[in-house]
Amino acid sequence: MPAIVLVGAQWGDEGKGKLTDLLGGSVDYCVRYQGGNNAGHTVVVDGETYALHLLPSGVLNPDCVPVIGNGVVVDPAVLLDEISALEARGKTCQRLLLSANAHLIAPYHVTVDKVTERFLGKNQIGTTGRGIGPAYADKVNRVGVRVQDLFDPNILRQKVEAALEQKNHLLVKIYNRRAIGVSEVVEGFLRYAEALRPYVADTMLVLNKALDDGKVVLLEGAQGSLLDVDHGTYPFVTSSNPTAGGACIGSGIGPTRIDRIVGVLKAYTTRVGAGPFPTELFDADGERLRSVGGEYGVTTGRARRCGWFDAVIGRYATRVNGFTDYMVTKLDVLSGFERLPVCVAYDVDGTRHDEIPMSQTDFHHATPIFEYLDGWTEDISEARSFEDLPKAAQAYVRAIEELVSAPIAAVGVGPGRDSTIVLR
Ligand code: 2SA
Ligand code: GDP
Ligand code: MG
Repeated sequence: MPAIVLVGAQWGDEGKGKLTDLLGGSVDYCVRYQGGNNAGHTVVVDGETYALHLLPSGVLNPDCVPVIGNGVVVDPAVLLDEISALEARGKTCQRLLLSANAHLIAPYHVTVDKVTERFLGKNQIGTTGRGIGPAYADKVNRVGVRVQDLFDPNILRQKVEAALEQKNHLLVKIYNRRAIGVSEVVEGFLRYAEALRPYVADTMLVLNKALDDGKVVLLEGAQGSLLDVDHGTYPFVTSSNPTAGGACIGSGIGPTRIDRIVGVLKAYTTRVGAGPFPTELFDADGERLRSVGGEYGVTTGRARRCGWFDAVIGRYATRVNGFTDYMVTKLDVLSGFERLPVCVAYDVDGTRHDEIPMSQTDFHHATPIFEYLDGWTEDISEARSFEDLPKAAQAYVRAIEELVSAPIAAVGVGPGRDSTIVLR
């Protein structure tokens, strides 16, 4: 029975949280499969806004089991704070399942993340400073600490020792910082062990059995396709695989069990952090998208860079994820622009590129080739059917559908659960 993957098609913040929450009403399990508390997923329910960082967006649906999969990196302090904050607002997290194989973010990962960024100077990635990259680096380097290690203090100490040997060398010798003590880290971790114990599970087994029993599992991507460490704008990426293939790795569900892969596509483009962004605007239009769209980081509060819709990116995301369909968000934000430029290809030093150039250097030099669509003046936030939209807004949706080569299943016209037009 079905597993569904939901992935950001651009550079993150497409509105995945809202759509995961929306789909959460009809799914049994909602799984985070990569990233950590760098994510910021906003869900608005009955006028209340929730900003989720580690908890899957399905947590707000009482019939949905939220799962933090093996592919996620977990800062235990952040997770417990997020659980308490949600419970203080009357939302229970008792159903939560946390993979025993998920890796932990330690305070030294946060330190290394921040110090590395500072030393990169003008080459900074613009990370969220949550320790994500260093935690994944330790995982791949086989010196990571996993959730299950919290329940075996001897193993925990050995692993922290091994991880700190390298970290302290870097901090003291290269960055001129103080060494971090093994005991302070181990004791810090152990303080969270008992509070986390009730949630810990073999989530791979649970999810596969759930699928055997005909349950519906939704795999919720964080960040976006162009931030994928393999398929994104490397090195200006996050350190995990948000693209659909990552959903299998980060949950333990095999590819043959997945039968729908939904791309979430903002009606314009944003990016937070450094890196190439061909349609970026530096003028009043960009400022208007930012203020009307509320384009500020949900985790760090940073102003997001804003630009026109980029169909080259969309087409790339369709291909690399194998999207079956799209959900478009924030069409309402475009109301009132007289005309809407849509990037259909790039110009790189006089040569037209219909696809993302193979070399990052070329991508850095890409400038957009636009086609212009008519805008509309009406407020569309109350539209609930495609026919409620002005003709120009309908044409915009159909044009981007054609350009990204996958059908559009829904269109968002506001942040709330109900502000969605379902097309198919
Ligand atoms: P990191 O911290 O190592 O993952 O940063 C590496 C790059 O990934 C980007 N990144 C994000 N981009 C968009 N949204 C994210 N979540 C927050 C949000 C971001 C925030 O929902 O607004 O609050 O600033 C997110 N997380 C990571 C990051 O900007 C780097 O470019
Ligand atoms: P995510 O990381 O993909 O979950 O997205 P974020 O939560 O970081 O940013 C998306 C923002 O857009 C949030 O503030 C949402 O409440 C908001 N949002 C989502 N869909 C829509 C929409 O269709 N219209 C408007 N105006 N806002 C939306
Ligand atoms: Mg976000």
